[in-house]
Amino acid sequence: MPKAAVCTAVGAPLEVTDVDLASPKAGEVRVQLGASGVCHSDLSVTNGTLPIALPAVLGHEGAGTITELGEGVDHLSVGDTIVISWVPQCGTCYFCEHDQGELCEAGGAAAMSGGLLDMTPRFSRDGQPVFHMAASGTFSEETVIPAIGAVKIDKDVPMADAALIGCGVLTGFGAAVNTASIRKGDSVVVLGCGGVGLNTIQGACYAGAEQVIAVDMVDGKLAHAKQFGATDLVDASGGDSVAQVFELTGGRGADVAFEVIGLGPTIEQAFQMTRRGGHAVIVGVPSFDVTMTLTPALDLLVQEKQLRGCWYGSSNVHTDVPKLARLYQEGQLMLDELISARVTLDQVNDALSNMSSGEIARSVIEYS
Ligand code: PAD
Ligand code: ZN
Repeated sequence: MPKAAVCTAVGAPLEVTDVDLASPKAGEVRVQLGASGVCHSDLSVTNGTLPIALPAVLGHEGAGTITELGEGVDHLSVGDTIVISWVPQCGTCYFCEHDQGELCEAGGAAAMSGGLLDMTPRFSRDGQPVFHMAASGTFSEETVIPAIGAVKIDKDVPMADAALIGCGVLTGFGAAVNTASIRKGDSVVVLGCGGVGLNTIQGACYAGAEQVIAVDMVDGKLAHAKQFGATDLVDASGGDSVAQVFELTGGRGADVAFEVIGLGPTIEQAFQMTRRGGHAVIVGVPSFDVTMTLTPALDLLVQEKQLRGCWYGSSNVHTDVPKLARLYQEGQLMLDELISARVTLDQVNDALSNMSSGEIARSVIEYS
């Protein structure tokens, strides 16, 4: 009976309690979690920004070891170290075949349902279903996930680092390297320098951006941004950040702007900060009631600006997760530096509330 952190209602603290976990069905695997990052999307479930089926085991940024294989799983073995993909990618649907695995039909529907590929959860309590956040549920000592959501990596990558690849790194780095078309020498602006935004910064540097402007309102976050490669820092609490970005880009605006916060006003700012002919990429997850009124329609064509959403870093998890693990091992990707606090599952509520403090890039729950 694993111990797990369950969200029972919006606004309530997570309840750390024992839950029942059924055996993996065909095409599923049981995972002993090694670590789980605490992402803003987890916080967004607890405050109602991101509505999901409740009660649910939260957590979607995890890595662990396979302990049991369901029927028909032959590409993985017991003992494999895996990163959990919160969009399981089947590889055969229309989207997977068109190199848009992050929009996988099977995985996307499962992730939204609170269950696995058959839309039913494996967690329960007192005979009642307990759902999985995003086909994962990594705030638990153990979980069962679709085998297509388990990506094998080298055993030498420490669990805490591997866990971060599963959401913040894949999303942030992928936003820069996959979603946006950053060219060598480009100027890039990143609004929001938390666990995801810091990876957009290091992804932008990796993609060849020359100028990377970090925007945040917390000093500690801006200091992190510099460590991750930002060349210019803009304190959003100190005046008009759009004007400051224009000043830093010769009055033109940035080639590419990323919003990595999830608020209406900062989405509008990202679009305004983008130069004529540039791209704005929305990564932050806003609440359902946020709508966009960005520009007179005529301006969009005259200015040839583009606006794109970014889901899960536009990543093919089966190739991108092992690639990121390799980049880390080669010293080309900072992961240890993202870990501000190592906590136990019992401290998960503190980790969620500490997220907004300047010191925390990512808290990681370690399971022993
Ligand atoms: P975080 O809380 O670690 O970072 C958010 C950052 O934004 C913090 O550094 C804040 O100080 C900063 N911030 C807040 N308000 C403002 C403001 N008005 N101006 C400037 N800076 C501000 O969150 P995170 O990095 O874990 O996640 C960021 C967003 O990305 C969040 O909305 C999350 O839900 C989303 C996300 N999206 C995907 C995806 O697939 N698109 C995946 C994972 C996370
Ligand atoms: Zn996340």
